[in-house]
Amino acid sequence: MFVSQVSFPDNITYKHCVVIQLHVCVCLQWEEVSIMDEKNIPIRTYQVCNVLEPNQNNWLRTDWIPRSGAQRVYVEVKFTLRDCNSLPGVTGTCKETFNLYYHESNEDRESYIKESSFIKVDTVAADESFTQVDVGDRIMKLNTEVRDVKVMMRKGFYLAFQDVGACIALVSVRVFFKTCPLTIRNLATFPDTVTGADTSSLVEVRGSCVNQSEEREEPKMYCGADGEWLVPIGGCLCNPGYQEKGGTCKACSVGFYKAKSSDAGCSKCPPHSHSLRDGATVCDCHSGFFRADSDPPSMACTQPPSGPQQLISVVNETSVVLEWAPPRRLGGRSDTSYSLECLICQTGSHSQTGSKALLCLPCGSDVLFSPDQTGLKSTRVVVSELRAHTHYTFIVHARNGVSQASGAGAAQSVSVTVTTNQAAPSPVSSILVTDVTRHSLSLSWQQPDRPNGVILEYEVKFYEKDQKERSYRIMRTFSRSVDVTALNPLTVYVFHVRARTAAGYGEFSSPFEFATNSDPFPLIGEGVNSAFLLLSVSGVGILLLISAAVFIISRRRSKYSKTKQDSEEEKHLNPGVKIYVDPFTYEDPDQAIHEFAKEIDVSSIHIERVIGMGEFGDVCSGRLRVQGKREIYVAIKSLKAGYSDKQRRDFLSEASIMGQFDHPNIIRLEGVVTRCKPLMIITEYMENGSLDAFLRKHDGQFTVIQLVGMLRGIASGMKYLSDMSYVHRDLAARNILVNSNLVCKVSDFGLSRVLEDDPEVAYTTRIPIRWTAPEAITYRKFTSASDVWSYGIVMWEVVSYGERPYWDMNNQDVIKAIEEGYRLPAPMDCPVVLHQLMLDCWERERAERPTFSQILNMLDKLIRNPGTLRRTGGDRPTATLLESELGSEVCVSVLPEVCVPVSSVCEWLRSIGLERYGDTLAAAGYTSLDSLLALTHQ
Ligand code: ACK
Repeated sequence: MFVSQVSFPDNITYKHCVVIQLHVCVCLQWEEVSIMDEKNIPIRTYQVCNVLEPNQNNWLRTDWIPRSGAQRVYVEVKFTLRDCNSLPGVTGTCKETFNLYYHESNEDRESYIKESSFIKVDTVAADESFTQVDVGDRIMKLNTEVRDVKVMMRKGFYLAFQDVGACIALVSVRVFFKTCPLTIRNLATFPDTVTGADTSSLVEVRGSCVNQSEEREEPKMYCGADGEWLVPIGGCLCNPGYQEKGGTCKACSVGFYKAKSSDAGCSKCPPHSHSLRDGATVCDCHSGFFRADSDPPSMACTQPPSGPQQLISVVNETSVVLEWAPPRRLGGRSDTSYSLECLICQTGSHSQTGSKALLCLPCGSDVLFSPDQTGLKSTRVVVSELRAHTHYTFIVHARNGVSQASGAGAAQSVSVTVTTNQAAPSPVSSILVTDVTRHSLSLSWQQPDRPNGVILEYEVKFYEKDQKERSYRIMRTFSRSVDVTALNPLTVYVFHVRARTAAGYGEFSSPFEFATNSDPFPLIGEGVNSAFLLLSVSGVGILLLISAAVFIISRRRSKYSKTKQDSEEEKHLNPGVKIYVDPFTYEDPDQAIHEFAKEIDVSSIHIERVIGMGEFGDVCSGRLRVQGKREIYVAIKSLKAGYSDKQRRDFLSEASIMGQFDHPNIIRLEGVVTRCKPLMIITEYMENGSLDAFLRKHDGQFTVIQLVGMLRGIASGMKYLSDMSYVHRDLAARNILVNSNLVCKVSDFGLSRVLEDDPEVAYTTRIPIRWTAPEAITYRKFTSASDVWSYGIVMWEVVSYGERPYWDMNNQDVIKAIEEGYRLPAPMDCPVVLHQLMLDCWERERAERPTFSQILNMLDKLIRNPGTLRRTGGDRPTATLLESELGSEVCVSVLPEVCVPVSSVCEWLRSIGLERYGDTLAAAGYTSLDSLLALTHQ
């Protein structure tokens, strides 16, 4: 039997429950009855009450209920039930229960379902039944029973209620399933999830990270059968710039930041930084503050350090110990490190501006830094393997992690300039055997890599290998080869060689072993330098070549000495040349003075002003009017009151010397005042004063030709003096006076007698070391050749615009350096020919130096051919190298007027047109001019 469809109320909600809309559609014996509920509200019920008849089987079936994804549904039934006992006349047939059934189906409109298709859920009994009597008091006793059913097979199901003889009224049936509701746990969202099929089943659910968060570990939870979330695992973390607040990720506010995905909240910006927008992942540094790449965002912004302080240098031969104090400001960091810049320097003046500057180039890679050159944590470094007698500038830079970011690395530094001293030569690197016999070995070797001066000799130490060093022999030689004789045949010998300079012996070379022959005839052994083989093959050609070289070199070497002899011969042949007379040969000095100087009446002198201080008193300028002559400007040297006899004689001796000269480049004596006091020496007035001060004042302002013009004047004056056999002894730019026409005149003729008067005292106290030739310093050999040496220094002073020769080196070091072969380098922009001329003036052997006559000739030629002055040393970056280190430059030009120094074998061969022999010589190991010069006949 079918009844019309009736809707059950569905407005009751359960926590975590989904209520399924329920309709009852099929009724069999059940009646739809409206009654009043407890609150007197009319409700619809389904009732059946066939208690009097046996074998009841009354069915009430619902409509198709969609499963909606549920796997277990709950059926809540509200009903009332009449107590059988309260029914009169019912015996045995009355029941107090009903049965609940279900049937799964995909069909939503099944019209007929067999009874057997239904599966029983349960027999439902009432907790409370009611009697007729109760009706008056209570309308009914409402029972509520819930049963759950697993429904997994079909899309939906039907429910059915079977009455087997009870008096029952179904008030409501609610069908629902449970879900775990949408939730956020550990910043992951878990969706609303239907519970599992069984009461014990857990549904695993994967969460998804909330906005602005990322997975820390896969977020998971289990949905229990009761609709409760269980066992949360994993979760998410707020992105950088966001922090958790109420289960979501909120941006960090201004002034705060969060650098990483983490549980942590936003942090306040560290010192010296700020964030201007929400959601900052890092705070920006305040201006002037920086963060290194490796700095964490939590670290305060910092600054580069200030420069290191109190840099101290201690020179020890060719090593320098540098020590400094840490910077005053470390910039808020603790990672200060230091690096050292090493520059090799020389003073020069700028060609355009003329300004003086220290010109520096980076040191070579041969310089050693201990513990290191860069990345230093300590404040002390030992720099070694420097060149001897060389200016170095060391710059210590302080850096820290933000120096690069700040771009201010170069500013944080401190520098010091030092001059190294002498040092012993480095060890000889290899020894070759060139000839072997039964009783002898001929050895040769190359000069040490760093001779650090002129090598004075080599020491060869050798011993029989078996003997070890128990007994050894020593040989000394000036050359780089030695013949070791009186050896035992067929014996192995061990050799060491070391070099000696003025600084002492260097270290011995490592051991080299060579054996003598058993053969009575000499033969070329294993260690023979292949050069000799090659040379013998090259034969006559090479011999010719070498002869040519030796010839050319020796021509050049003897160039000046030969001409010097010529000029000396000339002097002999020219008996008319006036010879200077030493006033000290006069017993009465007044006689000398009146022979050579004119007495001037003091009334004709008009003193105007003091212009300087001389050795004996003031030097003034003024005017002199001698009768019959026009008035001229003069310089007046006076002898201050209270002088001794000796001082009077010394003072007047200068006038006696000067009065003998008459040359446009020698200061002219106008006369003396000896008859009244103060005693005066009157000379021509030189408007521009002394040359050194004048050049310093006009640094860089003259053309090379003007400078050469000045030098020419001085050379001319000096030639005149040397022709008169006068040795000046104190030729220096300070003793050259310059007039308004830039004419230079030699002055100051006072030194010679001072030296002779009191040689011991004068030698140590008065000698102008920097200007004086070595032989004059060592054994007071003052000659025109020693004046030529001084002239070379004057040339250097002129071209360097008044620079102090050898700068701030002390006299002892200058003497040592010169002894070792060091010579002043070419000043800035110095034409190569001029520097070569200087070097010629500084030849150790005085006979090798040019004469003033030759110098004058050379300068005249340069002035006539200014093109020759164009090549300057600027293109030689290592101008500060010791000349000895360069290998003495060999001047091979056959034209005497312009010598072109060559620095390589190739250049030399090219210059004499024999470049085709270059390869042969190179293959034989002759790669430097030095090695070539060492070739013997052998
Ligand atoms: O460099 P100065 O100006 O040039 O300073 C010294 C000073 O006197 C002491 O020697 C200057 N002096 C010496 N002789 C002369 C002279 N004949 N004409 C101009 N200045 C002179 C020199």
